[in-house]
Amino acid sequence: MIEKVLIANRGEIALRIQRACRELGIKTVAVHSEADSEAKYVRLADESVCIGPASSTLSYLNIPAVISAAEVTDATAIHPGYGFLSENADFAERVQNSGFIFIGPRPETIRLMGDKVCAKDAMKASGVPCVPGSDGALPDDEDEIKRIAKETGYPVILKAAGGGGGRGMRVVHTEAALLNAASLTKSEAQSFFGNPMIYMEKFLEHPRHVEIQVLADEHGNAIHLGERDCSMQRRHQKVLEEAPAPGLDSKLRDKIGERCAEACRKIGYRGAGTFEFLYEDGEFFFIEMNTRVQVEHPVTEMITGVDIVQEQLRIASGEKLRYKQKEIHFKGHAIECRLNAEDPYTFVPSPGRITQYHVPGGPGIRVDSHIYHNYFVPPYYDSMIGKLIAYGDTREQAIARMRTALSEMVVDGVKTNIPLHRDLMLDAAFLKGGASIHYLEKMLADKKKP
Ligand code: MV4
Repeated sequence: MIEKVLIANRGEIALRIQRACRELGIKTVAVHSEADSEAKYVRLADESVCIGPASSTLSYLNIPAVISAAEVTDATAIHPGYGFLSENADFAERVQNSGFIFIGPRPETIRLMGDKVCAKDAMKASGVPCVPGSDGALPDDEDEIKRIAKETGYPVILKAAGGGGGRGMRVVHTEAALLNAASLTKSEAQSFFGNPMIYMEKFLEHPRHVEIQVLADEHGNAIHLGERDCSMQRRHQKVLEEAPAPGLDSKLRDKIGERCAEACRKIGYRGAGTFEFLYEDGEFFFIEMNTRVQVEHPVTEMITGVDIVQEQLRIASGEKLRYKQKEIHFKGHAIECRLNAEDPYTFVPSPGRITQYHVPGGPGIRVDSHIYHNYFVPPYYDSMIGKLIAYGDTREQAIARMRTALSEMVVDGVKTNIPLHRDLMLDAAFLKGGASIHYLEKMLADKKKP
């Protein structure tokens, strides 16, 4: 087993990774910015290194500073968490070339998945169903572009190969608007991502965002841990996630999950990963793959009993997967509410000192958070201050527990989105289950009207 892990992240995920390491007897090194010197995970780590000023560009994104910290503390491996350097192929490569284990896929795999055209090609070739559209990148020839759009059927969506997560996309409804949209999307792609390549897909009008969690080892074994429904989102920021996806047929889950696991074997995937799909009218369409541990991993942990971060550490140590697919059973239902320090209605971030903090508890409640009474939420980073997770035998029980937990929870001194989550737990469409990716934004817009 790896001896010492440097955690190249902050906040709740830094604490989550540290707890996994501790349980496995692995020593930990926290790296932090000047703004995070007082953080709980810094105090709790075996060692800590300040890697720069508050600005993440100069600290959590500073590759030489992170690698130097690994060198001076004699770490064995580096866990990147999510965000920051987690999907930076050059970072993964430099970690390896400096003699450390990168806790994640091979750099080539990260690079492949970073180019959405290449990722789709690889998945199509591995038998994963994709959204119909251009076969690879969109050509320059105007008649060809028109032909592909006609064949795909309007509306279509143009996406940047270097984009992802909702950046650099444009929906086109008519041929009259097509060529202008293509040229705009292309020049934006060049200026945002340094890569002018774009591709076309059929635009799905009311899909759900359903993603499949996978684990793969270096020995050619891969399994899936089922799906998460992440459709409750605003401006591409997930607000609430759940597992399993309401109403999803278990045979379809097994089938799509096995396709993902098989794709992992074919491309030599290593570590934890997520296949993002749009799910519409009972069909899955692959859109992107994430090569990191995700914010919402706990809902999968709750319904499978698998500790995904510990598995990442085991896989990075070269161990074989400890589970066969038939040993993975899905039991109960889990919901995660992302807790943000922000105005619950305007979504404006609300940094500041936490003057009161009371956490809920009881059966099936899990709180993944690094905050504490008197903690100062810094203004420099993402506004997520933790995650509240509720598990139950049924979706109804998970919701009832989440409602109780939200009623007990107190975070004062900063504004939080707890009131929004309380509203959601009473919302008819949420209670029914299966709302599309557009539901939350519509609900918020309707609320604003008198
Ligand atoms: C789409 C789509 C509809 N049709 N692709 C946005 C984020 C990026 N990962 C892909 N996205 C979308 N791709 C086709 N062919 C709608 C979206 C989309 C979306 C997807 C997932 C979660 C939230 C979303 C919000 C708006 C649009």
